[in-house]
Amino acid sequence: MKRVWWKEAVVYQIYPRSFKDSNGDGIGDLRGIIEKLDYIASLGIDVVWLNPIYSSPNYDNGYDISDYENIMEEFGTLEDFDELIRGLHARKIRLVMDLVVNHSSSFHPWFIEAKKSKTSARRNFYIWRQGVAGGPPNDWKACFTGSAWQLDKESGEYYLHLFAPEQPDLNWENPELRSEVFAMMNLWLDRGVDGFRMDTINLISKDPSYRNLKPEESMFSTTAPYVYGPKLHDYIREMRQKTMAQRDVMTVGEAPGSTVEKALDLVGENRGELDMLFQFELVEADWVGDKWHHQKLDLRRFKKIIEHWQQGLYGRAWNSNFLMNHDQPRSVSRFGDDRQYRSESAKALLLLNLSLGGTPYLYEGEELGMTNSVWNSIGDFRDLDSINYYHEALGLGEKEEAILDSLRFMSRDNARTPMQWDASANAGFSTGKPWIDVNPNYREINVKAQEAEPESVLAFAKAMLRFRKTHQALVYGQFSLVRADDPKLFAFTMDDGEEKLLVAVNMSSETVPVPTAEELPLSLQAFTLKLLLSNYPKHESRASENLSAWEARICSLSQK
Ligand code: TEU
Ligand code: CA
Repeated sequence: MKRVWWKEAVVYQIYPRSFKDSNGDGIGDLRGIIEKLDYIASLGIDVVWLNPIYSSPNYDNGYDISDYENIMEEFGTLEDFDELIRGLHARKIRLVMDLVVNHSSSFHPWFIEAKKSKTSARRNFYIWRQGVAGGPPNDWKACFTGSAWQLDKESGEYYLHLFAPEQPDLNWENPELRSEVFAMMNLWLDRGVDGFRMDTINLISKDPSYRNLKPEESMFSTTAPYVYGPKLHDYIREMRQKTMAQRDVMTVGEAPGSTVEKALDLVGENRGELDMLFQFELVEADWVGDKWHHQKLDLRRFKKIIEHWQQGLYGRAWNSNFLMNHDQPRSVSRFGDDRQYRSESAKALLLLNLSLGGTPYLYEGEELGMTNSVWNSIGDFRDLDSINYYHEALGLGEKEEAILDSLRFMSRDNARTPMQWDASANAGFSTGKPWIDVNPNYREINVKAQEAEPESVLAFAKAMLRFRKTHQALVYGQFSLVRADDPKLFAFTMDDGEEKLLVAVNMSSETVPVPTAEELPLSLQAFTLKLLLSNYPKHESRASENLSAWEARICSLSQK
């Protein structure tokens, strides 16, 4: 397997709006990130991925870009950006930018021009269609509620927006649009960025039939007519050739509706397209129908999905692993126990995510075991996805308390509450009023407290990051699930031919028997276990003892 830096890297995701506010306006900014460079470096991560920092009217917090070449005013200036990238590079940390080119903002000059008339120069930068029978061109739904088509009264045509109406989809069929996008990417690459995380990149090619969804299809079904559309691979190859081909950068595509088979087409080692992708199977495993309705995770299903991806891409493509991001609830509240065993389960999840083959992604605050927040009323939420859902569900007659409960668990705002730096006002995030309330538990859960505490989640996260650096079997090893049908234990071996490791994570608050030799893959049964790392106080005999609540261990397997 080819060894490259981005395979061995750990990525730390920063949501700039919520990381650190440097000037007291309540909004995180680039100078805030600069203030925290030493903290970021102290974690031992290799790459920072920044959520969008480009000019934006912020209907969707920067995912609606009105100027791809400038920095959002609230976040700072291009000079701040240059200073940030210098500061990261000086600490041997690379910077990955978000690339949002499935859609722009409706306030982008392209769209303003496009709307002027049917013959305007930029008209074909977007996707326009005639309505059908007094309604939209087809039945496609927008991600943030309603139809994916918006009528433009002036021209009588509809434009496509798979997300909010303020996020019109760009027309990739148009070579002029493509060359503008590639020029913009080159501008940032020339400025020193080390790669891109590409927003919903597998949606950029739309099936020219513009057919309705089939009854069995939902918005992000693998077969939906804009998911892995017919020209996707042509566009990505062209993009690579015209921007990244001669540069040492990394790319990760966000790709809803991915299956292992589809992923191999986009990130297969010999495809010349992207390096890796984010798949959604895992973070949708606890959904019931849609994201707003969930059930407690069935660990067997969760393990099956991970096994499928670990084995499906092994030796053929590269995995990327995450348990949360800015669109997901806090991982410890969702997959762990954010009450009695918050600290143990946060560590267990870190150990798990950092033990899988592929590139791990950590989201700001995950290294502290930050939790979902407290939400009293709809007025507390900021995210358009949450607010739109609330109104839609109310309109459909759902009870308000039930809707709020859905939001409390699943709202994207859970990930977006400010980073908890210390126990002072606003968690040390801002001297002003934060754009979104801080989680009230910041007095107990914060960086300062955890830096002083040797057994903290933060201390464990750093130890685990160091461990991964010195145990490459976790990066390049082959994954084999152990005791697949256990509903509480997540155990697997990682074997790169030289080093053999057993990872065992008790994903429950009950005691679980440790895997026995007979349960290991045949080739490993004659080996002895030695405990290398654990989220419980470590002592020799522990390798063969039962696992306590949320106990997680990594053991080496060595010849007797
Ligand atoms: O997300 C796209 C996506 O497919 C989902 O994560 C979806 O937005 C979310 O679950 C809604 O419930 C990307 C970005 O990560 C997200 O923040 C943006 O809002 C979206 O694209 C539009 O740019
Ligand atoms: Ca600010």
